[in-house]
Parts: sequence; structure tokens; C-alpha cells
Amino acid sequence: MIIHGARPSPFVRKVVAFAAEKGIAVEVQTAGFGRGAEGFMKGSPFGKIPALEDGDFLLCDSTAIITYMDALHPGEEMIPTEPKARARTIWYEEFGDTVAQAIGQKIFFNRVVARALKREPDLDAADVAEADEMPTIYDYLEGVLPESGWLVEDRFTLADLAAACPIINVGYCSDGLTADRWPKVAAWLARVKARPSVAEAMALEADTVQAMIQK
Ligand SMILES: N[C@@H](CCC(=O)N[C@@H](CS)C(=O)NCC(=O)O)C(=O)O
Repeated sequence: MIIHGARPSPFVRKVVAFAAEKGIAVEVQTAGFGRGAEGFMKGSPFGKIPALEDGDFLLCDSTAIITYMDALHPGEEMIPTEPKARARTIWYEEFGDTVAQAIGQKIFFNRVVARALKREPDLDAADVAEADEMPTIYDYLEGVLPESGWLVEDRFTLADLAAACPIINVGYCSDGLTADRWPKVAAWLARVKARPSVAEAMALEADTVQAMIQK
């Protein structure tokens, strides 16, 4: 199964780590910002990453890709079946997607990606998002994180993976999340990053991230 995209994208990381949790082997082929193999160009009408290619089946959007992978390998290890837990897991996935698109990308795109693409960054927008918008996100998570340290069913699920992925990107270029102010969030993020599926995805993107930061 091919995932078209760039490993440092929060949406690509989510899909890659989800695949690992499900025991699905994926090959990541570089795509994004107008470039990519034919399967990406055909499969992603808005040109966004990730896109999936499985034989002649093309699909884009991380949530759709995860739905496909979960249907191929049914089981509640990542998406619980109990109705409230399942619905809350989907909420946290939406939450992560909203954080990534509305806030995280203002910070990561402008501080890291724009420079690497030689585009004019809006560093003021990044600063405002870091100072005014991320604290609201951290406050929310600090309030909802249970004592177990996992968002749903007191165990690692898609909820934790999806909510953490954009925050991992922010952490590449911001030290705004402090354990003094948000101890539960900081500890939770460290736990998610230590999860083998996430740790492996992060290790495989590390060189690319460093290269982008140094540009
Ligand atoms: N809803 C999509 C969002 C994907 C997305 O926004 N990807 C970003 C990278 S993190 C992208 O491709 N941006 C390039 C562009 O908008 O042209 C998903 O979940 O996959």
C-alpha cells in the first residue's frame, strides 16, 4: 500500500502510525505542493496529502484512509466500538484535524515549510497563533485528559494519535507547551511520542524535519 505525502505532515504521520498499529505495511512516496506520482495526482483532487494507492484503488484524506485501513483490519484496538467511546474518538480526530488546519499549520507552515519552499512566511501569524490560539488548545486538553493519561477508554487509541499529531508539529518550532502550565498535556504528549508506532514515524521524518528547519 502506498501513502503519497511527506512524512512530517501531521496527517501523513497519523496515517503512517495508524497503519503500524494495524499491522499494515505502507510505503511513503514523496508528494505534495503540486508534485507527486500519478497515483497522487489522480487520487487527491485538492492536491493535499496524504493520498493512498492500493492497487487500482485511490483515496485521499487521512480520515478516509484510516476508515479504509480499519475496515481492512477490523478490531477495536484503535477505534473503540462502545458508542460513546467511539463517538469521542471521532471527535478527537476532528479536533486534531481542526488544530492542524486552523492553528498548527499557521505555526509549522510559516516557521518551517514556507522557508523550505522558499515562500514568503507570515511570521506574525505564527506568533499570534502560538501566543493566543495554542494556549486555548492546551487548556482544553488539560481539562479533558483523564487521570489515566489517555483521552478515551484509558488506553492509547486513534483519539490520542490524532490529537497529538498537530501538536508534535508545533513542538518542532515552538516551546510554548510547558509542563509547568500544562502538566497533563505535556506528560500525555510524551507518552504518545513514546508509543512505538509514533516513535518510529517520528524517527523516519527526523532528517527531513532537520533539513527543513536548517534551510
Ligand atoms: N483533511 C485532509 C487535510 C490534508 C492537508 O491539509 N494536508 C496538508 C499538509 S499537512 C496539505 O496537503 N497542504 C498542501 C496544500 O494545501 O496545498 C486530511 O485529513 O488528509
